[in-house]
Amino acid sequence: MRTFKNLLVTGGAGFIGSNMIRYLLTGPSGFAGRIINLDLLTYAGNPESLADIAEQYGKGTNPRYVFVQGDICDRALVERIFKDYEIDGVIHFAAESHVDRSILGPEAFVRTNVMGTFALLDVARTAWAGRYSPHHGSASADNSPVLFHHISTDEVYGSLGETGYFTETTPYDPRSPYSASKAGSDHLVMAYCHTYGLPVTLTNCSNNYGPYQFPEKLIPLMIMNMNEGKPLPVYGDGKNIRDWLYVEDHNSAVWLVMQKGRVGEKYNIGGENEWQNIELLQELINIVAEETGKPADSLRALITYVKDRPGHDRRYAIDCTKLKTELGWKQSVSFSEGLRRTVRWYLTNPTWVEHVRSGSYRDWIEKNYEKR
Ligand code: NAD
Ligand code: TDX
Repeated sequence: MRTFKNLLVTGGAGFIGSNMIRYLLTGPSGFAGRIINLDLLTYAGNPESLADIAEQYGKGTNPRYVFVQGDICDRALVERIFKDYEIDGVIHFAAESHVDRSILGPEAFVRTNVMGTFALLDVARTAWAGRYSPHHGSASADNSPVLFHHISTDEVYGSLGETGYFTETTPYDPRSPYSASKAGSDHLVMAYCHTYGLPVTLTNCSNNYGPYQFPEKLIPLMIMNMNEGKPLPVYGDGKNIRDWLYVEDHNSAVWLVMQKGRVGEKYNIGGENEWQNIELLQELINIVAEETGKPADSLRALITYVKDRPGHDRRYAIDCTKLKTELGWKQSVSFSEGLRRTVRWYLTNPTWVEHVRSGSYRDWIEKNYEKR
């Protein structure tokens, strides 16, 4: 089993990354080392999501957690971090992540997702020289003392019809600027392993939901709009299908792959939990009605069909047999339980929502990081 002393987590102020850091430092992971969180703090990154972790030791400092505000494309900065903190593992979450934004402005997606991943890989290749075998297929790779783990998405596989599943061997067929940029990053990761022998693992996960997700994504957007009596915008006919997974289950899978996965392999992660958007919304309405006391009929009246997303993928569904049989992973949070937890979290954390919407958490950064 691989262990790590100093993990570089990129994008750790975002939705999945912040949940991962909390899982590693306070959850059941068994991780005993230190985390260096490199995040640019774009609109989607919010250090307030980890305020409790940063201040766990009472004086605003936690010896197991270091936050660095910076860009993964900044090669000199990444080199310094590798050297100063003796990085032996990378979990690469940082990305532009919203499909609708990629349609309106694809450039940032190519820059961060492709060029940023390239910069990280290339620094890892040189910083770790001598710590891994440059020969592809080395039998010792699985015991490598260093590892680059790349976080990716099921969207790289394209769109499914009514039947079938994405497996690890499904050919890539990305169809949005977001998924194309993620596919490009996946190819670079595998190429660095194949060509230079860089020890990598890669996971492709289905749609995540849970606390700290930026309220532009379907589930938190709908919860907040219901709470505020705003329209619930359903794209197209509402029958597009996604496979939903609670964020903690994604992160337990990632950690398992990092510890025990085979180097050079990719693993699919999924909820085995397919929902048409409109059916999911009906389910969410029932839960919000129960939690707030608002009549479900008044919430249903807010449903508004709007113009479809251009190139909207019809169906995603993950086959995660490899992860389950090879590493023994399984989902632990049912959809009804996960949705209820998520609804309660958004209803009881209005300040977090208000701050990410207004960007006012930047004042919090000024206040809390003024001495750096
Ligand atoms: P997010 O948008 O919530 O967070 C992304 C984080 O990356 C933010 O904190 C942002 O500030 C940071 N970032 C962006 N550009 C950066 C740069 N140039 N340098 C440093 N930091 C930068 O995203 P998320 O939903 O948490 O997704 C995290 C990863 O998981 C992404 O790689 C995404 O493709 C992947 N993924 C997401 C889902 C999902 O459902 N959300 C599913 C599968 C895979
Ligand atoms: O207002 C909305 N109305 C609506 O009908 C929004 C925001 C979305 N939708 C639909 C589009 C999708 O079919 O809901 C579905 C989910 O949409 P998003 O939350 O935008 O997620 P998706 O496009 O599926 O991508 C997500 O999952 C895969 C993440 O944003 C990606 O980062 C991840 O890779």
